[in-house]
Amino acid sequence: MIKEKVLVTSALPYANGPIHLGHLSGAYLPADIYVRYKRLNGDDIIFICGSDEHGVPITISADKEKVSPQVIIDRYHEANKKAFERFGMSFDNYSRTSLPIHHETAKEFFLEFYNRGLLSERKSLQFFDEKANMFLPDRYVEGTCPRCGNNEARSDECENCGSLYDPSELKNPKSKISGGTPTLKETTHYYFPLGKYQPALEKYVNEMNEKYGWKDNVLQYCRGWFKDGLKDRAITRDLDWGIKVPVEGAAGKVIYVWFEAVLGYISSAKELSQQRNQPELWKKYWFDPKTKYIAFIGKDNVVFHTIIFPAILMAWNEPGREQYCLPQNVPANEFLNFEGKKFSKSRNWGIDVEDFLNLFPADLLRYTLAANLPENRDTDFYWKEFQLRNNSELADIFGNLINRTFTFVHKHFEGKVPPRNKIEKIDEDMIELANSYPQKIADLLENFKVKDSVLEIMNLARAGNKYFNDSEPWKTIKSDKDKCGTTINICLNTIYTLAELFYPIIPLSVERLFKMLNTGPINWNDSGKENLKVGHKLNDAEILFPKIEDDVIEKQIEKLKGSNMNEVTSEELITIDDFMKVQLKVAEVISADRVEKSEKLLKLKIALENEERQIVAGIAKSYAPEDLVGKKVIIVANLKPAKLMGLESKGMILALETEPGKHEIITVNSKTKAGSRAK
Ligand code: B3M
Ligand code: ZN
Repeated sequence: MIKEKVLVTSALPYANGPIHLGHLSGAYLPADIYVRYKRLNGDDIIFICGSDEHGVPITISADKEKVSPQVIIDRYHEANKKAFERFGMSFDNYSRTSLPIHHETAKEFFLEFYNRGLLSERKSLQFFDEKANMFLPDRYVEGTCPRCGNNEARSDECENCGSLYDPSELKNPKSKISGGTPTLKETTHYYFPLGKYQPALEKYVNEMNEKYGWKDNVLQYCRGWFKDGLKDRAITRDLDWGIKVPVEGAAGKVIYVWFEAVLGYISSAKELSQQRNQPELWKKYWFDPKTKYIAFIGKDNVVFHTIIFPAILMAWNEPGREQYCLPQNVPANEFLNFEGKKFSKSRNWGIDVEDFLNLFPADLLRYTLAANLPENRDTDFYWKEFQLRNNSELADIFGNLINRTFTFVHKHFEGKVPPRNKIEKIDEDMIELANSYPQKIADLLENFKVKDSVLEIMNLARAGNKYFNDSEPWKTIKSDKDKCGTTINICLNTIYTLAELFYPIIPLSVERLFKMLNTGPINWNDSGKENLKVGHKLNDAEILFPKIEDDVIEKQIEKLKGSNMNEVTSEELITIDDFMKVQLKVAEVISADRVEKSEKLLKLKIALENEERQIVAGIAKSYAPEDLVGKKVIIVANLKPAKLMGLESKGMILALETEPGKHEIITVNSKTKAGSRAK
């Protein structure tokens, strides 16, 4: 195995609020699992993160509480750092962008570009609050969108219809600071020539994708930007919180937060070098063209990591000087929702990491999140699923294999690994299976398929239990002790393999398991073999995964009832025209059949007024086909046709999800005519 030099970064979270489970699933847990695996693999790696402490998100939080930004960043930097630690994040350094070392780094980049004449000064009109005597950043101005009429539009962009416009077009602008009407005033900003780098950026993205296979969502996103054409971007703002623009005549201006935050990855590595008393350490990673640099982020940060940051580094990387390495891969995740809805602090929907970890050990959360990572689509955290994964996977499968094997070895083999004196086909198969696993899981993790790796590892534990059952050691202990010893030896070694494979995912529990096994982790590539030698003494067993009782989970679900989820934000409001686009119609179910090889899908034939069509619906876990025939349901009649397991589906049946995977269809009075429209 060739050792790699690896630099891993996770997005720097804004220090303006507590970390929630959605953050963890996006840029943190997958990175930590990857890093822990790489370390076991013997790769030379550093793992960098820190708080993003500048920008308007910070000042808005400070304004809301009527405290200084400093109070906000100090509070949340400490809180988030601690939450990450408790969650088992193994950053080599968790820095802050307010540190002098970061300010210097950011200014160095800015000045380098400024002195080289790369930045252009341009005038533009920007909203100014006369009362507060300040320029207003986008998020401080609210008005009516000139395109769609949304009256919570920002100064130059509307989140409702997605349009960008000139600030002078915004109707009824209001300052969020004083409530007054802001005026438009001329201001000067420094622009970075992003457009100039487009050809180089396209080449870079294509090359990285060809060599390392970028995720589809990331690639599509980049291509969209390229298609629209990259525009030069202002990298300064009129604000007093942030890194002062280090040139004369720029009083009252700071460097745009996104220009400097990404440089935080460099300054955090510099800080690590200082901590380790190796001032040149950071260069060893950042300046080596062979460094494998992986940037873990959530999907909302893609453009900054695949376009803006690489452009900044390219601009720095003039021939003849030390060259920064660019991200080799940016495995951005989609979002995690909470019980079917977006996390929302203000509506009390979700749970902070701190609160969670006061209730349950970190590993249970790590396991559940890892098994359900939003790698290809948004996923949800459900309390019931959390309980189920703990009880019926960690406890009933992995925990059970450990308990029954340890009970046996202590009762019948004096707590020592017995010899393999009688290998038969069943044993060979188990040995071979465990043997194949380290490579199999490595292949998945190298490709950032963390979720699949978790499911696969649990499959090995499943196979271990089946092997135990099929070998019937409780019988062979009486009839053939050699045979029994062979079974137990193989089970113990499988457990050791599982410990290694699970170590990146549930490190704290595995450390306790290592203690029971009276050993520790080894190199990843050596695992999977007969590493527990005959006669090796084991320690007493303990229960690693106690069951979570129903009432504990019910209590959490109960708590959600106190949230104000029924409030609708302006972003969620739709117009009557939006609604009328959806054609809801009554339809009668004529026939229903199961779909082969699918537990979820039913194939329905339904009748509308003068039409019959096929709809494939994911309700097989809640309804038998015969229950549905003759029912009058409501369907979305103008949904674009889609194929599900190769079957055409034209429309969608309205149903409630009463609990994860369980549905209740909405039916109407049997006299209602099929084809009637609901409005
Ligand atoms: N702070 C955005 C966020 O927290 C931003 C990431 C910076 S990465 C350099 O979602
Ligand atoms: Zn709009």
